[in-house]
This record gives sequence, structure tokens and C-alpha cells, in this order.
Amino acid sequence: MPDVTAGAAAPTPHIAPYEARGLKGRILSGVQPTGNLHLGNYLGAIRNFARLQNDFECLYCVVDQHAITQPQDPKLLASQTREIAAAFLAAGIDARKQIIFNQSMVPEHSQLAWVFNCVARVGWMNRMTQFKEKAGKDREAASLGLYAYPALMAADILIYKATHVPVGEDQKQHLELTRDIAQKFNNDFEAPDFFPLTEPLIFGAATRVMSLRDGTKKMSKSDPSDFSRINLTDDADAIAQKIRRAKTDPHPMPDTAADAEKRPDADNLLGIYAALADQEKDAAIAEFAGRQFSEFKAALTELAVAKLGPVGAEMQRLMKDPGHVDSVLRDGAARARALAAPILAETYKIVGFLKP
Ligand code: AQP
Repeated sequence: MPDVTAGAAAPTPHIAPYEARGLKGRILSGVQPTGNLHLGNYLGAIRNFARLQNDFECLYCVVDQHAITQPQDPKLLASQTREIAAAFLAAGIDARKQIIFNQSMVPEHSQLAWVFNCVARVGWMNRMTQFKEKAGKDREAASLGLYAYPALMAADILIYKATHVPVGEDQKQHLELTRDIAQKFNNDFEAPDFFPLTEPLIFGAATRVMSLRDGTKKMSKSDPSDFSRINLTDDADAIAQKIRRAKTDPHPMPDTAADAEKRPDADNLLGIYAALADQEKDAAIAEFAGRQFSEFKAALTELAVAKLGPVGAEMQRLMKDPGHVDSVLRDGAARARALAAPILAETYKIVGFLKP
């Protein structure tokens, strides 16, 4: 048997497999280092990453290879990669117990992705709404990488045989495709149950945070208006200004869930409030029913500053120590490779590739 981990640093010995540690499963999730990390990424994903770490073995990945599916400034990509790692740490993920790393340091992701490019069908890719949204009207000019993105995402997950993936609601379709790829691989190669059918973990009161300027549009890193989102590194003044300018309607605050649903801007702000306060949206609706938006916005500002301020401050502190962040990523990548390499070797054997 060849040493499939050759080239990877030795794994850190204190990490035993999740089964041996009585955990519920193995988690993989990722965030792209594309700048402007925002409240949606935090509430929909990163905060949940930290909350799951007592029950699952977790691998959290800065997906730099996904980032380059659209043009990135190479001078910024490294610092943006560190920024996401800093956000993971600032959100409370323990890098000694869990694995924080960046995708390009673990080549097994792209090696498995090629196999999955040959399993996934063009028809499946054509249905992906994120490709349609990101490619826009000029699809012919989109990169091949953007089109194949979901196959790489499936590889990110299945190279660890991850059982669960915490994500925001926008990633649900890609998770379904991951399951389709796993199932087709297992069937085509007569390898029953080789890859698991990974479950999404979508929870909290804000699984889809919308733009502060338009409650029908997802809050997004690439929105040209900085007033559309609260960035994790915004200071108290910026947070206050953005909430003050957030779009509302001329009526008092909704007094029922049905009323809120018809008013997307109000509904979005209430969802953000509930998520930050760790309560159900219905509780937030009851608390502010019939009151003026100005009162609600003052309460939301106070809460957002209290909850996000410490995260932003810790991110800023970590960003001043890139050497430390790099060492966390390198150590995480070595431990990730130790898990990924045997699974890739088994996959190659199933496919029929000769051993090196
Ligand atoms: N608005 C959102 N509400 C809830 N969750 C969200 N996520 C993203 N936007 C929201 C979740 O954050 C995680 C990381 O996302 P990503 O950076 O890998 O990819 P993305 O979905 O493409 O992020 P953006 O901010 O929307 O970037 P652009 O502008 O490039 O499209 C994922 O779990 C995602 O669900």
C-alpha cells in the first residue's frame, strides 16, 4: 500500500475519528474569501459553525479555489483568505479541536472534483440557480470553473465523507446536487454506501438574510452598495448608520407573522433581530408589534453593536497577526490531508486508476 499521505505533513495525533469520540457526525463547510464578509454569512453559516463544535467533528474551510471562479485580485486574495480564517476564530471555533484550513492547501479536493466532473451531468449543472445568477446575461463569458463549481463543492464535502453541512438556505440546491453525485458514483461504480448522502443543517431565525436596501434580494458580498449589508468588520457608527438607512415602509411594525411576510423589508429586519437575540421571529414580532420603525431600529442597532462588536474587534486583532493565522491554516491543512488522502486513494481504486 503506497503512503497516500506522502507530501502532507504528519497529522496532529490528538484528533481521533469522530466515531471514537462519541460525536454525531463529521461536518464540512466553507466560506469564499471574496471580501466583505457580512451579517448573512455570520448568521446563516459562521455562527452556526461555532455552535455545532461540541456535537460534531468539524472541518471549516476557506474555499479560495471557489473564489477564483470569478475574477479576484491576487494581491487581495491572501489577505481575504486570512480574514475568513480570522472570522472563524473570532466566532469561537476552537482550531485545536476542530480543523480550520484553506482549500488550495489540500489538493485532494480538486483531485476528487475531477472524478465528480465526470460523474455529474451537464443537465444537472444547467439547473443550478447560483450559476444563472452569477453568470448573468452573458453566460458564454462565464468561466468553466463557475459552471463546475457545484462538483468542486461536492468534492469538498465528500473527500471527508462529511455527514452534515451547515449552510445558509441559498446553498440548499448545491447540497442536493452533492447527494445526487454521491448516489450516482455509488451506483455507477457498484460501491454501495461508499459516499454518504450528506444532510444540510439549516437553522436559526435568519437562514436567508436579505439586503438592507431591498428585502427581496439576498444580502451579498458582491452587492455594489455597502449600505446593502452589515460587514463583520463595521464599527458601531457604520452599523448604526446602515440600520438607520435600511429600507422600511410607512406603516407601523407588523403585528402578525402573516403581516410581516407581506412586508419583506420589515420581515428581514425582524429576522435579523430575532437571530441576534437568539429568539424565534414570532417573539420579535410580538415585542415590536404596532411600534414605530425608529424605536425598533434603535433597539436593533444596540443589539447588533453588542453582538457583532466583539467579533469584529477580535477579527481586527487577528488580522494584525497574519503569521498566527497562517500557522492555524497550515496545521489545519495537514490534519485535513490526513483525513482526505485515504478517501481519495480508495476512490481512485474504485474508479480503476493504477496506484502511484
Ligand atoms: N444572505 C445570506 N443569508 C444567510 N446565509 C448566507 N450565506 C451567504 N449569504 C447569506 C451563507 O454563507 C456561507 C458562505 O457563503 P459564500 O461566501 O461561500 O458564498 P455566497 O453564498 O456566494 O456568499 P455571498 O455573500 O452571497 O457572495 P456573492 O456576493 O459572491 O454571491 C454559505 O453557507 C452561505 O449559505
